[in-house]
Amino acid sequence: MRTQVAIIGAGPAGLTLGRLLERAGIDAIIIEQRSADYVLGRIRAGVLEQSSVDLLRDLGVNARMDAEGIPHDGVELSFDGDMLRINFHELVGRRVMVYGQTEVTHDLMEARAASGARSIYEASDVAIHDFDGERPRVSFKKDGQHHEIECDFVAGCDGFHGVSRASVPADAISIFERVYPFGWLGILVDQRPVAEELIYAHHARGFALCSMRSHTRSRYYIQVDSSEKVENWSDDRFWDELRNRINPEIAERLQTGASIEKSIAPLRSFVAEPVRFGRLFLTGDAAHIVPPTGAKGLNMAIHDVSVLAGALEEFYAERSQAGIEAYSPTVLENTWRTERFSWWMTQLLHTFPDSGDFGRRIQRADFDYLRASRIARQSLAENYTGFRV
Ligand code: RFL
Ligand code: PHB
Repeated sequence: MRTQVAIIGAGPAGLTLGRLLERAGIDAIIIEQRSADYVLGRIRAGVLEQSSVDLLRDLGVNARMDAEGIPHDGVELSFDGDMLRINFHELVGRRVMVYGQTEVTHDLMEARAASGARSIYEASDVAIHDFDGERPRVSFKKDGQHHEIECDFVAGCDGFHGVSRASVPADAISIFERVYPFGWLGILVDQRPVAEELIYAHHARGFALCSMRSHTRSRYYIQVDSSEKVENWSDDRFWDELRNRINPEIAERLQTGASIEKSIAPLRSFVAEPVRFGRLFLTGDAAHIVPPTGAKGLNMAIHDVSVLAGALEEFYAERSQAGIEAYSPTVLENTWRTERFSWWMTQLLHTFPDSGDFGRRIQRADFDYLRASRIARQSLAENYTGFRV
């Protein structure tokens, strides 16, 4: 098989890149190790920045997002029960869109299937060869048969545990990482959301987040110790703990019910440098991880692939290397800015086992500064809704 760009991974990064390249008339094959149903079964992100919404519209995969997504003008912060609304629209003139990653993935998959572009699901033993030269190859097994794809470029869109970053020699890559001593226990439930907007809550017992997928489906998270097991959390235990951590008047309105999904996600900040190795590009979670507190992971993935698609378009149209050379520095600048913001929101809102009374007073001072200063709120709003230089 031969293609111009081999895309490893059919998550949001791979599928969005596939669509961007298709629009530019560049041939690509997506190679995914899981089945399409498995990919769609993962419950992940829920918030799209304006620039992600604009890109999905531009790509013509917006019909359902525009019909079912919920535009939000702001979010609520709760600190030991004290509430503060951050009105994005009033502060920076932008909004976000609540629309699940599952739905984005579904829309992109459908568009790809309709266009007849090639995707290979359930590929095993995926391996990347010769990305240092001009003729990279990707090999894999499918239904017991060995296959090989010759290509010009390889896009590593295969998430944190993928093969792309792992294919790079250890001395060619630097890793910057912080693993937090806690995770998020998330629950999905078919009940009305407790509030119209998301509520990010700090509490001495730990962080909590009230989010949603629609007007009838809610998503809630609570901070739990890294050692916690999901089996230890009955639905009732989850609801009791959530109620303890949010403002009591809001807690009274909480509509509980049987969970339809429950899982624990560890929290990590992670950056690989650089993100290009010859003709191999890392994108999305393959290149970086943020804790979910700033709702950034999916949006970063979409940003990376739009930069990459621009670089590849320039290469094929003008035989110019300029965009390819600029890929790593451009992506890393956005990555570090977003890492800083996600780290900051995480340290403001979570309870850290070792921070002591001094650390807790500093968190309170940070919240009080937000309450007192429009400029501080504006900075939060600018970053949350997506800051681009
Ligand atoms: P993905 O989604 O992990 O997709 C990678 C794909 O590659 C496949 N793969 C391979 N394919 C072939 N060969 C191999 N060797 C392969 N190894 C892996 C995988 O099967 C998969 O299909 O990465 P991508 O595309 O970079 O997308 C990144 C986002 O998924 C991620 O950043 C977000 O979900 C993060 N995130 C959030 N982001 C937001 O922007 N807003 C949010 O509100 C938000 N909330 C969240 C989140 C992530 C969470 N978890 C579970 C980590 C909430 C949570 C709880
Ligand atoms: C979600 O709804 O899953 C969600 C929303 C906001 C975040 C993280 C996750 O910051």
